[in-house]
Amino acid sequence: MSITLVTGGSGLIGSAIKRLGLPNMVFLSRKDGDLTDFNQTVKLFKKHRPAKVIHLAAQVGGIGGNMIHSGEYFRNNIMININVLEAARLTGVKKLISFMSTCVFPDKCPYPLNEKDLHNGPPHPSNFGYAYAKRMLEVQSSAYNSEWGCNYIIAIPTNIYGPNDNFNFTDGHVVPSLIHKCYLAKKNNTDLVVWGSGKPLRELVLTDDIAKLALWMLDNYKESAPIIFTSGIETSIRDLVLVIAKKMGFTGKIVFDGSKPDGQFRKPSDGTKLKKYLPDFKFTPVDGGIEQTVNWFVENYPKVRK
Ligand code: NAP
Ligand code: GFB
Repeated sequence: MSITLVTGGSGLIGSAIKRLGLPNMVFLSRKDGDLTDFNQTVKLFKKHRPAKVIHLAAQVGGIGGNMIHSGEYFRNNIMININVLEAARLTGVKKLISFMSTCVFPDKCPYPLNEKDLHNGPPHPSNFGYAYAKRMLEVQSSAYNSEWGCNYIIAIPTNIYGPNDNFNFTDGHVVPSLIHKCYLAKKNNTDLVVWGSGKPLRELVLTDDIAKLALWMLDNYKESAPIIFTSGIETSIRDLVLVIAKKMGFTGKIVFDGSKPDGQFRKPSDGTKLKKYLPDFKFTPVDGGIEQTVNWFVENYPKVRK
């Protein structure tokens, strides 16, 4: 029976994969072992002897977490990736998929972002620690594939949201942070405070869509070059907060706090490669995805990751 090991299995994407209920899959979280520790990592790989790995584990956060903890995000993600890809090599893993994100692309580069431009310039300063650590994932995968014949492939999704996200105000991403804030603003009859101008644009995709694409990729993608997972549809932060307010039933005041950072203005990405492989794949529209996530949050609060 060949096992697929999912590192970061308790997170936003890991829990979406778990919801698919597929057999022979093992989901890891920090409780099973700290992947920044090489010995603990190898022990987990020797215990499970996976044939395939979906490597999700990372220190992940939104603009707040990335700007405050650039050193921690760099260190922890470099260590996790070095350990996981080395342990996979040492235990004979047949295929491993890792994840970067469209925020790792150069801040100044042609639009739409294309896989070939990944290393053509520095990332946006708001998340350079995380971005460089993630770029090293691509370097490490290529180097291992070249020297040791490993089969390491990489997906590059855009901004992902959905049930079981990290709803923490400081290091959460924009969607979960605003859902959490909106819930409390409605409950306490206070203003809903949005960071920045509301003008930046993000390509928002529902985690359950990414889960399906990750499994498709693990079984069907044979190229060594990364592939971008994008709907190609941008939503402004302003429009996003209006959708969240509507789905939450919040009718109070929405305030934009200009003292908070906007970060990258936009990061539109090229879905040509994905469309070539899956011309009929449909991403969940933002309106429906936000509705699902708001309903999940309201049903599960306060037992949510925050
Ligand atoms: P997440 O919700 O923050 O989950 C992170 C997972 O990694 C959790 O299961 C966590 O375990 C685990 N983890 C963190 N540090 C660990 C450590 N030292 N040892 C062992 N496990 C550790 O992350 P996500 O949003 O699902 O992201 C998954 C992957 O997709 C990441 O590689 C991320 O870079 C990438 N990605 C995310 C987005 C996005 O918008 N969310 C976009 C593009 C790419 P615990 O639950 O026990 O802490
Ligand atoms: O998801 P997010 O935090 O990170 O989105 P990035 C930041 C954008 O949302 C900025 C606005 O324009 C913020 O001004 N925003 C408005 C808020 N209100 C809030 C709020 O309450 N919380 C947050 N967090 N933002 C991330 C990278 O970039 O993209 C990560 O830092 C990761 O590494 C992720 O790759 C996919 O989209 O700017």
